[in-house]
Amino acid sequence: MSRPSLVLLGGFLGSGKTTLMVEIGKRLARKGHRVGIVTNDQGEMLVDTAFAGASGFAATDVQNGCFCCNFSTFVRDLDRIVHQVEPDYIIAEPVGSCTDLVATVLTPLTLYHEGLVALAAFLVLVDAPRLTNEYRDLNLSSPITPREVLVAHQIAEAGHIVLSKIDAVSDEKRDESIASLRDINPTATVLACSATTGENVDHVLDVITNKLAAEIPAPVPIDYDVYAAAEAEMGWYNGRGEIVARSVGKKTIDGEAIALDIATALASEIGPSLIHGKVLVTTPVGSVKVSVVAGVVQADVAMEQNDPVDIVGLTVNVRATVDPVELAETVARTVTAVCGKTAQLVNYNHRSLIPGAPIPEHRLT
Ligand SMILES: Nc1nc2c(ncn2[C@@H]2O[C@H](COP(=O)(O)OP(=O)(O)OP(=O)(O)O)[C@@H](O)[C@H]2O)c(=O)[nH]1
Ligand SMILES: [Mg+2]
Repeated sequence: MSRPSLVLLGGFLGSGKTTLMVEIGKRLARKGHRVGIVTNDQGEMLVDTAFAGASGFAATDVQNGCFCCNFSTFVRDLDRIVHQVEPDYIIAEPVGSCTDLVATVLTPLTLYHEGLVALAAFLVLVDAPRLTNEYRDLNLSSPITPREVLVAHQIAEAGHIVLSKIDAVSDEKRDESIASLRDINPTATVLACSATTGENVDHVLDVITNKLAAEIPAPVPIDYDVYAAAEAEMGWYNGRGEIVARSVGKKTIDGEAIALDIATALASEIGPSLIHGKVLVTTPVGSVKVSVVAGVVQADVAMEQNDPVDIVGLTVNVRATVDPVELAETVARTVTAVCGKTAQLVNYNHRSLIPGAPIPEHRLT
């Protein structure tokens, strides 16, 4: 069995990693390649893993901490997917608050597990609309605050950057984004693409299949106390339950509409503190994922048909600069109220947390 190619897609929360991962996976599959997916998060009950699975991929996840702090689990999951699926490609998405992947994931993987996978590409996504709007207030070329340090480090350690969501910005803003990325990382290659419209996704695919981003860049130093402070600014909320029709067996639930309503309500209740809210509704025929990033509510559909049903599964993941206790109260109240308008929420379990300080199993600088 030859070693599968590994694609590692880094980048901040909401930058479009899962959307691009699924789009690339579909294109690789159309070329006859077998694809496995590994996602990652600080919590459990993850929208991305379920969405990748609903999109037709063998998907697994490393929960309760990033790939670097759970490196042995990441390796075990890679090994399992290699043996179960015999993939040609494995696409892995580290948690969006994670950085220093060169020192803590890529280098140890190559050094200690050379026979497991061959790196095909390490790509870091940067969200073009955020870079030209919200991030304008951040000093990413001379970072000082924890958030600035984290986002700037993700960009600085990349050999290849993917400027994502270019459909959502003007050509002028696209050029402005590329120039600001060059200020932070003058040597990286920058590819601009839109996973939503498909623009330039084939260029990203070329980079992957021709192994143009397979070289591991040099590690970039980062102060772990500041990195930990950046992660600790964010509250993490994950919940899961079922939405059932008010009358038993009555097919009255429109999965996509209810996911959109929950995401829209979360955007208005949490406001600008919401970094990324994800709502996944799963019906017997597929799933709908609706996200809120920078106030924009958008549906990513992985469902063939959307006929009303009497029960759907619900998963809610929210990352926001809000105290986790307050976040849990706000999200649970909002989700319950929206579901209660047309149906009822049952068997709902949720947890909220602040990510612990990153303590990687390896840090090879
Ligand atoms: N307009 C536009 N939106 C996009 C594009 N790619 C992703 N999005 C949207 O951005 C939001 C976040 O996308 P995700 O793929 O979930 O982002 P992520 O980086 O995986 O987020 P985390 O898992 O939280 O780190 C979703 O609403 C997507 O629909 C794009 O190319 N254009
Ligand atoms: Mg994701």
